[in-house]
Order: sequence, then C-alpha cells, then structure tokens
Amino acid sequence: MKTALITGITGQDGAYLAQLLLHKGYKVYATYRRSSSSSFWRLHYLGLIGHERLELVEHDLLDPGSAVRLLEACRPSEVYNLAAQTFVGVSFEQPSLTSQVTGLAVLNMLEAIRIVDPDIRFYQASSAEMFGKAQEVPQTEDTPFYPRSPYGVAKLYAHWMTINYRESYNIFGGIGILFNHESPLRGDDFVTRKITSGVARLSLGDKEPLRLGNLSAYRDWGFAGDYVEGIWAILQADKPDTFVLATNVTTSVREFATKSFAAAGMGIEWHGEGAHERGTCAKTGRPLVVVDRRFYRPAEVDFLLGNPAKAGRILNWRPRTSLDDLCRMMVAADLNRASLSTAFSSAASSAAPEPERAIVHQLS
Ligand code: NDP
Ligand code: GDR
Repeated sequence: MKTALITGITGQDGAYLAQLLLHKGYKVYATYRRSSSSSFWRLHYLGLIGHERLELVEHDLLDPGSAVRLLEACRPSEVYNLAAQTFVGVSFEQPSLTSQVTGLAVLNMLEAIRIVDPDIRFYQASSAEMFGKAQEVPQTEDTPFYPRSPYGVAKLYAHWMTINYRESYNIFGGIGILFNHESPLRGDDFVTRKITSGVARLSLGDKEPLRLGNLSAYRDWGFAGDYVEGIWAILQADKPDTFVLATNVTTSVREFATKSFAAAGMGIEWHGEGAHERGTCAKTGRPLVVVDRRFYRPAEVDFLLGNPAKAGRILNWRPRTSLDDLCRMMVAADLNRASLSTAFSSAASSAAPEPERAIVHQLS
C-alpha cells in the first residue's frame, strides 16, 4: 500500500486530494494545525471523517523540527505540500507571515526530506500568481515570472527552492503551477465562492447587495476536483518536472457574477464604471452588486490565462468541467446550504456540532 502525506487537509485541495488518494487505495496522513476552532467541515462534506486509511496529524508549518519528526513518524513515499497562507489580499497585510508560511516553510519540508528519506516524492503547489503582471499570453511553463503580491513572491521562492533541491540533491520535486480552481469547498473569501454564496442569499430574498472589488480582473477558473487528478499525476511522472494546470479559458469577475446569477435564474444588468460600477436585477431593478474599494488590492493581477498543453501531452491530464458547469455546481451547493441554514435557524435548533477533535489521532 502506498503512503502519502498531505499538508493542509482542512483546505479545499487537501480535502479533494485526500478523497482521490483514498479512492486509489493509499494510506493517507494529513496535517492540520492546532487552533481553538479547527474545522474539518470539508472532510465531513466529502464523507471522509472516520475513514480507516485516513489519519489526521497536527503539524504547524512554522516549526521546522516538526517536519523531520512528521516524516519519521509517517514514512510517506509521497508528500503533497498544499498548506500555505493562500489569500492574496491578506498577504499585503501580513507579508512577513506569508513569506514564512508560504515560502520559507517549504524549505523546511525539503530539508526534512533530504535528512529523513531523499527518495520521497515531493509535490509543491506553485501558483499562477507567480506570473502576476503576465509577460505573455497564454502563460506556459516557460513564461517569465513577475509576481505582484507578497504571496506571489513567497510562492516563487518556494518554486525555485524546489527546483534547486531537484538539481542539487536529486530529490523528486514535482511542481504544479496551478491556475485558480474552485468548488463548493472553496473558502468563502475567494471571489467565486463569495459570489455564489451571495447569489444564493440574494435569490432567497436577502436585500443586502454583494460587495466586490475589481470586477475587471480576468482569471482562468477550473474545478478543483479535476485539478487534484493533475496534482497526483505530477508525482507519478517518470521524472520530476513542472506543469501548468489550467483550462485555457479566461473570464472576468463581472462575467463570473453574471453566470452565477443566471444559474439561480436571475438576470443582472451592469451600470457605470470602475469604483462606481453596480449590478441591478434585470427584472426589478433592485441592487445586487456594488463595488467596494476596500476589496481592491495595492497591486492587481489583471489577466491570467494558462496553457496546459504540456500536462495534456505528458500526463494525459485535461480539465473536464466547464465554467458554466462549475458556476451551476457552486450556486446549487450554496442554495442548498442557504436553504438548510434558513430552515435550521427557523426551527431554532440548538444542536451542538459534532465534536470533531474526538476522531483525530495523534502520532505517537
Ligand atoms: P486553502 O486556503 O483552502 O487551504 C490552505 C491550507 O493551509 C489550510 O488547510 C490551512 O489550514 C493550511 N495552513 C495555513 N497556514 C498554516 C500553518 N501555519 N501551518 C499549517 N497549515 C497551515 O488553499 P487551497 O486548498 O485552495 O490551496 C492549496 C495549495 O495550492 C496552497 O498552497 C495554495 O497556495 C495553492 N494554490 C491554490 C490555488 C487555487 O486556486 N485554489 C491555485 C494555485 C495554487 P487552516 O484551515 O488551519 O487555515
Ligand atoms: P486570487 O483569487 O487572488 O486569484 O488567488 P481571489 O478569488 O481572491 O481573487 C480573484 C480576483 O478577483 C478580484 N476580486 C475579489 N477578490 C476577492 N477575494 N474578494 C472580492 O470581493 C473581490 N472582488 C474582486 C481580485 O482582485 C482578483 O483579481 C487565488 C488563490 O487561491 C491563491 O492561493 C492562488 O494561488 C491563486 O488563486 C491562483
């Protein structure tokens, strides 16, 4: 039985990847960090809590020694390094923390692999944010980098460090440069989920319009469930290499919102420009979206479009979910949640949530 270690199990990709690896028969160790309110809602959503081959272990990226102990205890053949400070906007407010968690911590894991077992295959979650002010369209594995946020800079450090360990110590460092990928399990501060949960709320009668930042940014959005298959394939390749995973379709935030409202049966009309732009209901004229400058970033990544041809050729990986299907899937999930929570609060139920920590194992 193959053994994998996933860092960042409480995140979107960690949950989908754990599901995939368990389905493939792996024993999976998956890390989460200690906090007063650790949430495994994504694992609950996918029905993975209590799986006999899934073991949850505490690990904080900022403690270098614990990476060595983690590998000694789990003895994985593959490490998928997904944990990071992933919010680009937050990285402007917490640049130093982001540099440590998203950048330097990757070096800690690479060093731990070099010390404990250099045959471990290592996956680094690089990001399209490294292209930033994109130097060519579409972006490929050969496009020069120009990061525009502390997050992008930290990811670039980790990216080059992984290549450096590949070349210096022959460590199998597989890298995916992933473009934005979304799902019903996406964190609700990211723009897609913020939009689909707002659409659900507004379509159920809430009056408060959705407040968004830059509507004119373009992103290449795919479905996270497709992307974790590519992540796995990167570590099964004959040699360690770097791959872009993307859909080769780019869409503005405004258009994503239009599609999402349409998925809930609502038409939206756009008026004005820039910070004065707003979206109103095509039928009633009530405000649905307003622009709020608080969500603008000090430096923006205006346009991302990835070419995944290399992944198609070498890994036989292709995205399968269209953006329209993704929008429909996310809106349907958020409508379901919103209706459930309305029903739940109107029943005034005070049922205590399941004590999640009880099912967590500690490594001895
Ligand atoms: P999420 O934000 O959903 O998950 C991030 C994970 O990292 C969470 O489990 C979080 O734990 C954990 N984490 C954060 N800080 C620490 C820390 N100090 N110690 C231990 N764990 C920590 O991210 P995604 O699943 O979307 O992304 C997975 C990876 O892929 C990330 O590295 C991201 O940068 C990268 N990526 C993602 C893309 C996307 O579109 N989703 C695109 C390109 C790259 P907690 O729940 O406790 O906060
Ligand atoms: P991104 O995703 O920064 O691309 O990083 P995000 O969804 O946060 O932003 C996408 C674009 O939407 C614009 N935007 C808003 N963004 C947020 N979060 N909230 C808003 O209200 C809003 N209004 C407009 C942003 O300015 C931006 O242009 C994601 C993360 O998953 C990273 O970890 C990952 O590396 C990259 O994708 C690829």
